[in-house]
Amino acid sequence: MRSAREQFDEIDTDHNGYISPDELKTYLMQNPKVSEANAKATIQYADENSDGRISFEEFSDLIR
Ligand SMILES: [Ca+2]
Ligand SMILES: [Ca+2]
Repeated sequence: MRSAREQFDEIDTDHNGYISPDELKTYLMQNPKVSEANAKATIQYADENSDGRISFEEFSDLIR
């Protein structure tokens, strides 16, 4: 089982400390069962403070 930090770093491909909607979408859509609408909904759900990006704290809450 990989840690939340390892998963976060994998998704945060430009390593700026935040997961952008595009980064999360790219990651989620590697799974053929995930549609673009699913990915969008996940981003909105994960972005608790609605600043348009997902911090490590928000990501931790999402995968907990
Ligand atoms: Ca990023
Ligand atoms: Ca946020």
